Order: sequence, then C-alpha cells, then structure tokens
Amino acid sequence: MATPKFGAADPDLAALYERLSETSLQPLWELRGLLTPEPVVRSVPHRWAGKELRELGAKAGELIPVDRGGDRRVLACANPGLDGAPYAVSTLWAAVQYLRGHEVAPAHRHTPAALRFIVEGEGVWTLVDGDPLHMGTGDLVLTPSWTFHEHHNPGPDPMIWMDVLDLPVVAALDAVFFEEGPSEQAARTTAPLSSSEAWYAGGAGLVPVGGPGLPSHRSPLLAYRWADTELALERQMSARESGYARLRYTDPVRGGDVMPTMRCEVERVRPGTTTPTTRQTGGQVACVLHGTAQIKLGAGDAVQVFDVEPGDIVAIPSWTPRAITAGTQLDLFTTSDAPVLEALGLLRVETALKESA
Ligand code: GTQ
Ligand code: FE2
Repeated sequence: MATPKFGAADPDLAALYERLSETSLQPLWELRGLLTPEPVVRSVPHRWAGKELRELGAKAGELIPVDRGGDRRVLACANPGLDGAPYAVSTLWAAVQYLRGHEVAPAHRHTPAALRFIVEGEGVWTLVDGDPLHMGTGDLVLTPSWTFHEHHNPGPDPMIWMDVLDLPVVAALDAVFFEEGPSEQAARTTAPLSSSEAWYAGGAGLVPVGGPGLPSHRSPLLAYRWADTELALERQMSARESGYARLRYTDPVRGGDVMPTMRCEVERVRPGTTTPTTRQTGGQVACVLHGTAQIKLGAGDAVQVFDVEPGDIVAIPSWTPRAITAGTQLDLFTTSDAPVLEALGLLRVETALKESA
C-alpha cells in the first residue's frame, strides 16, 4: 500500500505532499499520536473466566484431534482491544491448552519462548529437549526459546493448563522460526525427577559445582514446584506484617529472570487484605491459582473491578494501575514482559498512586 498523501490548500505544499507520497516519505509535522505524553495502550483490562476456559477447552477436546497438522489444542486469549489479534496483551500470548487422556502433542521448537502454569490437575509430561518434566497443580514449567518440546498424557484423564508465550515480541522483531521435531512416534518418557531439577533444584541457595554447562540467556532450572513456592510464600508472609507476600521465579545460578523475555511472579494475599496500587510499563497476564479476589484495574472513571476465582486469566495492559483485595486467601501467578523493558531501560514501576478510586 502506498504511503498516505497529505492534503494542503497551498498548491506548492500540495505538490510537495504529492512528491512525498510518491517517494514513500511522510512529513512529521502532519503526523499525530507518535510521541504521546504517556503510553497509548490499545489492549484493555480483561478477564477470561476459568469456568468458561475449562468448558470450552473440553468442547474443543471432543471436536479437534491433536496430531500433525493440528499439533496443539489451544484456545488463545484475544484481547478485545487488539482488533482480533490472538494476544492477551500487545506483548504476550496467553492461552489454555487441553490434552485428553493418552494423547500426545508432537515435538517441535520455535524461537518464541513458552511457559506453562497449572491451575488444576496433573499427569501430563512435557519433554524439553528430551528432559521429562511432570506437570502438577501450581507448578511453573518452562519451554525456553528454541528448545524441542512435546506434551504427553499417559493417564486416562484430560488435563488443561495455561500457556504464556512471548510470541508478539518475537514476531514484532521479525525473529520467529519454527520447526517440527523428529517425526517418529513421540517418546513417552517419564522420570521420577527431571535432569534439570536433579542438577538445579538442590535447595535454597545451593547450586552444583561442575555439572552440565549453563545455558545462556535462561534459567537451567525448567520446573518450579508448588511445594517449594508455597513454602517460600509462607516464610515471607511470616516475616511481613502486611498479609501480602510476593515472589519472583529466578534462574537459581545467576539470579535473573527465568527467561530473557518473561518475568514470572506469584503473590499470596490474605483474606480481606488489599495490595498496594501499582502500575508498570509493559503488559502482564495474571492467573488465579487459589482463592477469590477483586482485581481493580485502572483509575478514576476508567476503573474496572473483576471478581476472580481459580482458573481465571486476567490481562493487565501497560501502565494500568492494579490493586487486589482478597476474598478468600489468594494465590496469583503473573507473567510480564518486564525483562524486555528492563534490558532496554524502559521499565517504569510506580507504587501507591495517590488516586485509587
Ligand atoms: O505447547 O507448544 O499455547 O507451540 C502456543 C504455541 C502452546 C505448545 C501454545 C505452542 C504451544
Ligand atoms: Fe510449542
């Protein structure tokens, strides 16, 4: 499509605009909305109800097979502000994936990185470059960029979980690559402990001396187990008076975020407690693991309150104030693109805004 032609009453200026258009040039002085005082964000606060995600995932399970050609039975959360793009916020893909008993989602790899967070159920295994990682309630499982991964469900029961990918960021950078894995029948390997955990989940503050070389750009630990997370939440809670605890999942060796494009955190909020109001640049996707809460997004006239329960997925667009009041004790998992903004010097975080109407 040709670049737009700007109009002018002055014939000389109109002639210039004509030439500019023919030459694929645009005059900045006619352009609006480029350098805005604050981010102009297209995605809107939104909640996808866990109840509906489970019901519709199961329906897709009846109708859609998983194999070559289909590959993944995934329902993508499409933010209503993004004109039909299948993204939860402008920088993050969030989805639910449904795998029936005895099904295998075949091996592939891609440059967009993925993570799985499990709200309910267990029994599916994800093989990451051949390392079998069990998936259970409350676990965070990573599929870093360009690692082969396949999911297999050896048991009879279906399982559903949340996927988050940095796909919109990688796509915006024109850096998406994809390839299928070995086309033989997918390996149905299980193991009491993944190799990743055997090496790197030794315990708080303990890392191996020697062992496999560290992968660059991401955590060598690929699964963060709920039992460990819960213990850390409760310990922090006992050290605070506020009824609010918050943890970040990190690379156990280098201490940074789990992957270069996505930050993962989990919060526990005691019943009746309200978190501070905060906002940050970049998008966030939250998923309720346990409990009920009111999540307040926005401020002033634009404030929206979402009543959430387990399995709900919530889109928090860039620079949107958020505050949470727990009904019953809340455990909330969040992924953001903060490492990307941080690496570029663009992360702004603001806490305790004056106005929180
Ligand atoms: O499980 O491999 O939600 O490749 C989107 C793309 C999940 C996966 C998604 C994928 C996967
Ligand atoms: Fe994938």
